[in-house]
Amino acid sequence: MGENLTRRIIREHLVSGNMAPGEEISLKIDQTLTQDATGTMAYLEFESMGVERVRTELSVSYIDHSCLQVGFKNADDHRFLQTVAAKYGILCSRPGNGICHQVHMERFGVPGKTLLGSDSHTPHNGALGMLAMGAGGLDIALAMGGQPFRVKMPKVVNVRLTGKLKPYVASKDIILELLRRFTVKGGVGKVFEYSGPGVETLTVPQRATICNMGAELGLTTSVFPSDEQTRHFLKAQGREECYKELKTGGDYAYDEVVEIDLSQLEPLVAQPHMPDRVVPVAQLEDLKVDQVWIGSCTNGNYHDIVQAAKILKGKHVSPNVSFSMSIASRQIMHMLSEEGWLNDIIDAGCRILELTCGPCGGAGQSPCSGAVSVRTNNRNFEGRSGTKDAKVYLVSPETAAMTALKGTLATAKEASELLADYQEPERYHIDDSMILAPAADGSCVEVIKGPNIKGLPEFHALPDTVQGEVLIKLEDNISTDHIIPALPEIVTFRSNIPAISEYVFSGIDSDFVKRCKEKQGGFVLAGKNYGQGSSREHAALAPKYLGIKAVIAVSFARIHSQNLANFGIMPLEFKEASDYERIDQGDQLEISGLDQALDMHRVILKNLSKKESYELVHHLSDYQIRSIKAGSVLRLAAERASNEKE
Ligand code: MIC
Ligand code: SF4
Repeated sequence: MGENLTRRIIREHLVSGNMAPGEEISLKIDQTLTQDATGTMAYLEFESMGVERVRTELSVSYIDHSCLQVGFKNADDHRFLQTVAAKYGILCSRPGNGICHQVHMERFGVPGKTLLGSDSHTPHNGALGMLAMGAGGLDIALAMGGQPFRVKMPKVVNVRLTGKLKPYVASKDIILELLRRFTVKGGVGKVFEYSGPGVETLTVPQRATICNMGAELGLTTSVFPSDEQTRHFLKAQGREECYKELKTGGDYAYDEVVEIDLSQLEPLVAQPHMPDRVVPVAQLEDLKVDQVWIGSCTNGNYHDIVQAAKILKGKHVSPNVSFSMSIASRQIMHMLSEEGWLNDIIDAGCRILELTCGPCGGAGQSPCSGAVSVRTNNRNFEGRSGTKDAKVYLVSPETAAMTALKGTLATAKEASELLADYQEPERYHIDDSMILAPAADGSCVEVIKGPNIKGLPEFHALPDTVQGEVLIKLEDNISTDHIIPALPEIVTFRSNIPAISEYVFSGIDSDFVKRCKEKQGGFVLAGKNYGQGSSREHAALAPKYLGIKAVIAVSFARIHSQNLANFGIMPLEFKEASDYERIDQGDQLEISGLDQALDMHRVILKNLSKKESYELVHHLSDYQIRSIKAGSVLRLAAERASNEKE
């Protein structure tokens, strides 16, 4: 049996390592993407590396997350991003051009290439048969500097699709079904590779919804084959020359196989406050709804909005529902406007928002107190909408549109006939004028930084003994939204670590920062899957700034544990998960002999308060151990750069 597609792409890009699941490999990265919220820090890190021009085939900086521009900070960030891109050879997609993952898929994604993005939903481009992975900004900075990306070799799971979706069932329901089956931790250390006759029935944008939300399963990434659907999409984008056939499925070897019969699926909904709390919509059909939001990178594509518009045409939103929409790109907006769909949507009483992430991370459209908000994005963590006691339900655009009309949660079954005849466009509207090319000679470009853009903090080497208090004890599935919320007033400090560190755990424990300062740092204790969700490295950088030495958890999500190691915080796991129960907030802990203990992968944690010890393990590579000992991977990168110069 031959190698599956994931392994073939990995093999073609392998720089070092053994392709055995769980072992660290390093990969050549062909393309990178950043967005503004993570990009400012990524480019400050890139600048600190002293590289004159990016060394990738293509790097794109998207400005799509924080575009409200209340006050000067967002606008200053945008100017910084535009000038830094011009200087170092990076394309810059201006605010208003659309959401990074969608625009990248439309204009740049290429089957068989590797893409690394400072956003956890970068796997979106797996829809084109790319190996597209999310990571922290520092990993993107290193990749732009030409260094390979280090990641654990994943297991590859074949998700075999058969049958065909009913017209009122969406590709969102496929990924919700997978979340129902496998939960938010079920994909850690794995890639889902799709195959089977059902795949042929899904268009590239439908596939993208599935790949995008694979992030919620904790997957390293998701990959679809590159087939006739891919050729059609690339041709419609005027990029047929990028097409290359890449097969998946039965002829290849996989670590596991999962089957879904698409014809059996019904519309599903993820209930508050976790994307895996999935039940059939039919089970909640009388739920009264206060807000509906259609859009985001997950479900803001042409197919999604046209299907929603068909349901809305000639009807009007329920008087009790606040209804808004964020279309994912300017290309799509142009076509919807030209073809009249936009009028149908506006006439139905929908408020059209900017072509940005907007409400997804709480930037506007926060629901009213205690509201039920029905949304088509990918995350419904508590408080993420900006209203702490709102309940966010995640659904497909078809379900959302029907719900907006009815005022109660509803499937689009009665609109089946309208939905059945969808055709992908033969030609998308192509206009790249909002994507700025870099200067041919970067040396004459001045990088402009506003007063809110501060330098990187200093990183000190790890001492051999660390001591301190358990400053917070947390449950399972703590997301990076819990660690550093994405709310607009906080995102404006993404390039100002002293300021953003004031918000660590602000949504769940308003005294945490005060305690950290009084005790001069200490430990964080957590349950399973700590750090799931966003790739924001600030969830490691800010705790580091506050003096957190280690996070001791039952288990970690991939990107966050990588970010912790990058910034010199130890991600340590209990050898016996039950030891988590034995430690309380306020206990005094000590780890000594760290230099050797980390190398031996066996760390003894002393609980000075309870006079007992526990065995800890870690899954760090040798490189990550060096990074932790040095205080940050940046120090290793600087050493490497100076060796290269000598
Ligand atoms: C998200 O969806 O949570 C974000 C906002 O896009 C993040 C990136 C960020 O925090 O800036 C992500 O997915 O990585
Ligand atoms: Fe933007 Fe939301 Fe997509 Fe993140 S998940 S990239 S915030 S639209």
